[in-house]
Amino acid sequence: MGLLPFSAGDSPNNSTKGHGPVPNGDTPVNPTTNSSTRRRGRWPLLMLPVLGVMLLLAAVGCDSDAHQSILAPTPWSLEGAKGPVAREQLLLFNVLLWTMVVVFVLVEGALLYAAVRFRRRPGDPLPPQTHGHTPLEIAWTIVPTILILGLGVWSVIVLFELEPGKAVALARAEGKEPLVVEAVGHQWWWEFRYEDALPNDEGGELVTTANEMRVPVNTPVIMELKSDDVIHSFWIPKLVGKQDVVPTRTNKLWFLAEETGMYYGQCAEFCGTAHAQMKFRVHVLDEIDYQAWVNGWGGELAEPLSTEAARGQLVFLGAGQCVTCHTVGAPDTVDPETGDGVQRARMDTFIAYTKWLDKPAKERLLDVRTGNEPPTAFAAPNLTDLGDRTTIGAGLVDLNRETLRQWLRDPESIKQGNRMSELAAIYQTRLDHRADLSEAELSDLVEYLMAQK
Ligand code: HEC
Ligand SMILES: [Cu+2]
Repeated sequence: MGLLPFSAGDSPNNSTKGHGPVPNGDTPVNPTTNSSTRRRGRWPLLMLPVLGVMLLLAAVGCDSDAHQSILAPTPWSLEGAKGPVAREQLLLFNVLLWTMVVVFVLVEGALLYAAVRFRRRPGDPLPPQTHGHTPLEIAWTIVPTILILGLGVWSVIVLFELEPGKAVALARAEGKEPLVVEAVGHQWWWEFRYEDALPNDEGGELVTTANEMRVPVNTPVIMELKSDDVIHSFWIPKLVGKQDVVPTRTNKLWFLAEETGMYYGQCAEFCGTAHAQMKFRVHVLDEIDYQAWVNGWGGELAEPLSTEAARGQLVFLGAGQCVTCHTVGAPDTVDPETGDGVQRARMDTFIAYTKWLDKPAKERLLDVRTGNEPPTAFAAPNLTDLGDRTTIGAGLVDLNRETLRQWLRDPESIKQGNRMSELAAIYQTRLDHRADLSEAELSDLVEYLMAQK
């Protein structure tokens, strides 16, 4: 039958014989008579729309200036990769990609050439039938084997280069320690915890922030990736490739940023409603700015609270019940027994609570009757340095007084599915699910939060 499904020239006679559901056996289809009626099909015309759609899709994905793009860093230059890890990954990707492109073009080209050049024409006799060609078969076994072995071995080498041990070695070669940052994926925001934000100084500076991490330039940074709910994936395209963030285990990766500036990150594993809005930012600062940020974190506020901000604080601590979820201001107090911070304690409570929700209803009822149910608690972004951040809603919108006010009044209008309007009591009392706060209370809250630097 026709080479392609669209070949329009088959005679009705042939097509019933060829495509009939049950061959009737008495008139077997003879390939030589079949070909005599073949005409050129209209497939190129029909392929046009398909090609158009493919080009359109390619063009849509091509905006390499966009915040997040599969083409930044671009596959054909190493410019976009802003550190050794990204560069090594990109190089491996490039060599794999272009090797495959060459193999594809050669094999597909030979196939197309043979199909067109040696196609059967009307009246052609059966061509000579041959079997095997030893040199050719040896060649096309050996060449791919060498290719695949080479690329495979190189991939494994790169994999080992990405182990955090490499970051430690790199830092120690310069007489330093690498910076270790814990990233916790939450539905749908990122928490960044530094057990020791200045690893080369005395004393462990504890810092907790959300959605915007800060790191010093030219310093190896080891990321410890954890999740408190579902699987997320940590990705900073220009600095380091993706790594899954899996509940109950700690995955690690490292990166080093060679240029100061801001880098976009994104959760790259579907994790629920607001997955696409689970972004983050990495601010790469020079050593001095970074130290200033760490030393300023959680200490005295830059300025004393204004009257409005002081009123806002009261709403934050009382009427708004924001403190049931958010930590603000004072350094993340350490629990003397576990050595963990308040935010961590809250997170553990949260995990215990969600585990408890998984228990069968009967058992939960029994727990409630006997007073054994765990306390409810929710993990939420630490707001200590909110005034220094550039976004809210996990990298979603720029932070300013208007957006902050809108977020507080109705988080859902900025980020659908967010856990704040789903769980905070002040959003449960009005029919339109907006905050049960007056305009004045909102203004005061905004002033209070913006003062957190
Ligand atoms: C039930 C717990 C809970 C309560 C109560 C709560 N929040 Fe939130 N809040 C969250 C969660 C969870 C997020 C993260 C939402 C997201 O980005 O998906 C959040 C995000 C925020 C953000 C944005 C932070 C960022 O970096 O993106 C601000 C600001 C904020 N909350 C302020 C408040 C204020 C002010 C109150 C009190 C009026 C409050 N929250 C009450 C859970 C809560
Ligand atoms: Cu996610």
